[in-house]
Amino acid sequence: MANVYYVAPNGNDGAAGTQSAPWASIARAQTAAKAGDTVYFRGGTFAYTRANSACSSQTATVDAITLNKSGSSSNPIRYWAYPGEKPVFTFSAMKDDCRIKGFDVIGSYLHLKGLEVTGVPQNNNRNHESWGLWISGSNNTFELINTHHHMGAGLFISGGGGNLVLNSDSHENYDRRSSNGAGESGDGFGSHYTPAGRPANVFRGCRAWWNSDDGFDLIHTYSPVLIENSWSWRNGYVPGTTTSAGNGAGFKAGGFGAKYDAGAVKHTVRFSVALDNKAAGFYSNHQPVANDYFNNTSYGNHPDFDMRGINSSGASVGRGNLRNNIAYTGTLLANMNGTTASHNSWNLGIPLSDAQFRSVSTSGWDAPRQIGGSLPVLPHLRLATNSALIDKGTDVGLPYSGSAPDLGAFENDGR
Ligand SMILES: [Ca+2]
Ligand SMILES: [Ca+2]
Ligand SMILES: [Ca+2]
Repeated sequence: MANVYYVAPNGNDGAAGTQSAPWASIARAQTAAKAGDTVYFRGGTFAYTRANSACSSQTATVDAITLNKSGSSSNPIRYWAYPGEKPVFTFSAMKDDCRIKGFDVIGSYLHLKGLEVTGVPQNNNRNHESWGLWISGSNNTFELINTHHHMGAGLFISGGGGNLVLNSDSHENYDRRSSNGAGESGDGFGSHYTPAGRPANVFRGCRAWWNSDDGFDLIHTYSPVLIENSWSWRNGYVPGTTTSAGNGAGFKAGGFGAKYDAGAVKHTVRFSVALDNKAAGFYSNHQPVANDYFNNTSYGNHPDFDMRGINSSGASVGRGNLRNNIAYTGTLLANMNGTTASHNSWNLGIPLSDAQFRSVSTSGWDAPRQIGGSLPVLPHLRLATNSALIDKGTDVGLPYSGSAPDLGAFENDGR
């Protein structure tokens, strides 16, 4: 029988774990939870001041929270915000003198929902980064996670496969004490080091903004990643400023440190928006194989699409299959020789102007989500009723309305 447990900021780990007598910690809840159980977190702040083990050296890694118990494919363990409430896990007061993972998710078949995760620090300058959530488990779901203001990546998959990151936000992460340069490892979302043959990790409905390095980063991974319906903006700067920090790609889709790697696999980025990133909106990052970039909108990036790949001789060559994309303002394109590109705004000779869009505003992209967690419906970079970009795309096997797909991330509702 599935059990329901409760954890609250004013709880007590010696209590019964019921709604009227909640526990205080997720660690206590995990000792009881088994496949099919649900743990509800009440609203308020869960503040951590130390890791659950000691730093064995200044370059060791410790966890604030270790989730190492798994659910099962039909019965995940659920760690959910209590409906209508906002539990906040804050780690900024931790003093541990080594690398820190806020949530270290080793287990599989877990479902985390509605949790805010913030403030994991770097307490020395001998490492590249700390991490908000680190995931080496598989087949987990991270839903409505708000991860931000860490000194390192907001959510970092390392080795796991089949994970779904759904309707989550990662923002204003800045690893200012990094040994490889301040800001160089503060990505919003990452998927890395997954061995070959695993099911894809998927990012859907996610937003990354004002992270010091990249919005999404898929370097060094051997199983596919799918990013769809996601937005990435203003990355590459010290959060809240226009001071340059790390790399600044919106979507960095693959690569192996600028080396050819025969194990590369195709990633897919579709129905997504990059705007005002310091560097490329969509970047192949020396990827040895051609990724699919379908129906994306890139606005004001530098450049909007940089398809720099690498061949088996180690030479730079364009790599990418591009269809139905829009590149507008910024510096548009780089390294297109070697790609296959058709039905994109730059292939069609349609003069672009602000009038093609309902709005070209670059503010308000962080507006509240819809009930249920989907991205807000904004006029931003949606096609105007009479836009010349409507029905100018080609069928790539994905749903569309009207006589053909439109260009860009937002299909005009048939109008
Ligand atoms: Ca970097
Ligand atoms: Ca990065
Ligand atoms: Ca259409």
